[in-house]
Amino acid sequence: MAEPVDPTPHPIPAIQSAPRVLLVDPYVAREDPMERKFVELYPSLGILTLSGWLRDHGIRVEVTDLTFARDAEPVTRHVRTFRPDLVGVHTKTLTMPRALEVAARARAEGVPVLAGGPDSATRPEKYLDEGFDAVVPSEGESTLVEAAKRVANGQPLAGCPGTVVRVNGRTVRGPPRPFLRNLDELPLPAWDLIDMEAYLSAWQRNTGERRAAVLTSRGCPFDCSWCSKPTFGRTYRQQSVGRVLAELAALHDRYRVDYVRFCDDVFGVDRRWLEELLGRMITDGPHLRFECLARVDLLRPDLLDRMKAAGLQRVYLGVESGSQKMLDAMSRGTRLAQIERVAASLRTHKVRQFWFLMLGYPGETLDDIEATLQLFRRFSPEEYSVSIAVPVPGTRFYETVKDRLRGRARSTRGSGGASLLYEATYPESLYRWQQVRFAWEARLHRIRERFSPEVAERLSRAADEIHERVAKPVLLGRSSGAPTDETGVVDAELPMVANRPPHEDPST
Ligand code: B12
Ligand code: SF4
Repeated sequence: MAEPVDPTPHPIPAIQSAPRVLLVDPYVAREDPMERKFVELYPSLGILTLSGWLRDHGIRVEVTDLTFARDAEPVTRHVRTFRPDLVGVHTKTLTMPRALEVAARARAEGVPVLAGGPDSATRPEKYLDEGFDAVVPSEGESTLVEAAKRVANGQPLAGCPGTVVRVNGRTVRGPPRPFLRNLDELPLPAWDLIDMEAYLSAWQRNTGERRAAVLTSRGCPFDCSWCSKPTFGRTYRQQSVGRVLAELAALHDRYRVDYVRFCDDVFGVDRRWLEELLGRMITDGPHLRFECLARVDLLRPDLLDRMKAAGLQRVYLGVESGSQKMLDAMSRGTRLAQIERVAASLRTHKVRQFWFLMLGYPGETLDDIEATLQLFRRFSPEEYSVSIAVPVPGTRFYETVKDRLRGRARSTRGSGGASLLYEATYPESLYRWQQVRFAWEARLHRIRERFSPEVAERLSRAADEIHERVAKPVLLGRSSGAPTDETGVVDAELPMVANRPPHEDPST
C-alpha cells in the first residue's frame, strides 16, 4: 500500500481573492461544570479537519477556538482582523447558547454564518430561526468549500448541495451531497491553527501524558436502537493503515504526543485492518499508549494480546445491561457471554475498562436492573457511567416512546442521562436510586481492594437489604407519606451519581 504523503503544513495561497472562512468552536471549558472536575479536553476534530480541507482547496482559513477563552469576545476581534467572507460554527447541544452568540457577533460585523456539527444537524430549523444563514447537517468538507465560494462570489446559498437555508420563511434543503468515498483524501487535522500546546500541557499537568485525539473512520455499521448518528448515519468508511500511522507519527514528532484517544464510534470494525495497524504500531512505531471505544463482540482475547502489546491502556465498552433480554431489545447485537469474557480478559491484561450502562430502556424490569448490578458487582470496572435512557429524536427508541415524552427541556449536555425524559416503567426516583446503588457498589469495590473484603461484603449485603426493604417499597409507591411527582408516583429527592459520563451516546 502506498504511503500517503503528509499534506500539511499547507502554504496559504497568496491569492488575495481566495475566499476567507473563519471557523469557530464555541465550547468554553470554564463554563462547563464537568470540565472543572475532570480533564477531557481535546480540540474539535471536525473543525481541524474542515480547516485542513479548506486550505487544500484554496480557501484561506483561520480558527477561533474558545476552549480556553473567558467568553466569546475573541470572535469579534478575529472577525475584525481577518475579515472573513463566512463564519462557520461547530455545534453541540451543550454549546448552543454560545453558538448563537457567535452567530450574533458575526452578523453584527456583517458576515454570514453557517452552522454544522451534531446539534444543528438534528434541528437545523432552530439554528435558522436564531439567525444562522445556513446549516450543513452532514459531512461538511465539500459543502463548506462550495458555500465559501458562493458567498465570496455573491451567489446565494439556496440550492447548494448539503445545505439547509430559509427562503422567504420557507426551509429549503439543497440536494444531498454524497459522502467522501476515500477518507485518505482528508488532510491531517490543521493543528497549527489552534493552540495545541494549551491542550497538551493541560493533559500533561493532570496525567503526565501529552494526549491527543485521532479518528480513523467515520460512521458505524451497527444499529443500536437508541443511537443517534446525525452526521454520518450508518455509513462506515475507514482510513488506510498508512494514513493513520502518518497522523500518529506527525502528532508524535511535531507535538511530542505520547498517548492517543482513538475517537471512532467503534474502533477496529474491520479485524484485518486492526491487525495490520497493531502490527505496524508494534514493529515500526511510533510507540504510543492509547485508548479506544470497542464492542465486546469484536474484542477477541487473541486480539487483546496484540492491542496490549501495541500500547492499549483503557477501553470504553458499551455494556449497557446485564440482561440478555434488554441487549436484544436494544438491538445491541452483543451477548452476555461476550461481555463476561472481555471483562475478564481485560482484567488479566491489566487494561482499564470503562463501562457504559443504561437504565430505563422500555421493557426493563427490576430483575433486569438487578442483573445489571450483579454483572457490575462481579467485574467491578475501574470506571463507569450509568445513565437513564435518553430518547434522541431520529432513533427507533424515540419513535417507540414519543407519545410518552415528559416534555422536559432538553438537557444542555445533550443526552445527559441524569433524568427521565419519558414515562418509563418506574418513576424517575427509582432510576436515580439505582444510580446511587451503582455508585455505592463502586465505592465498596475500592474498600474491598484496599481494606477488607469481609467488611465490603457485609456493607454490600446491607445495601441490598435497604434496597429491598426500604427503598423499593417507598419508591414504588407502596408506602404513604412520600411526596409524589406529576405522574402521581412517589418521587424522593436523591443525590446524583458523582461519576463522570464522559460520553453518553453512542457508547460502544
Ligand atoms: C470524540 C468525541 C468526543 C471527545 C472529543 C470532543 C471534541 N472536542 O470534539 C470527548 C470525549 C472529549 C467528547 C466530549 C463530549 N461529547 Co462527544 N463525541 C465525540 C465523537 C465520538 C466524535 C467527534 C468527532 O471527532 N467526530 C469526527 C468529526 C470529523 O465529525 P464532526 O465533529 O461531526 O464534524 C463533521 C460534521 O459534523 C461537519 N461539521 C462540524 N462542524 C461544522 C461546522 C461547520 C461550519 C460546517 C459547515 C460543518 C461542520 O463537518 C465535519 C467534517 O465532516 C462524537 C460522535 C461522532 N461520531 O461524531 C461524539 C459527540 C459529538 N459528543 C457528544 C457529546 C454529548 C459530548 C459531551 C457533551 C459529553 C459529556 N457528557 O460531556 C462532551 C462535550 C465536550 C466538548 N468539548 O464539546 C454528542 C453530541 C450530541 C449533541 N447533539 O450535541 C456526540 C454526537 C455523540 C452522541 N451521539 O451523543 N466527545
Ligand atoms: S451505540 Fe455504538 S455500536 Fe451501536 S450504533 Fe451507535 S455507534 Fe454503533
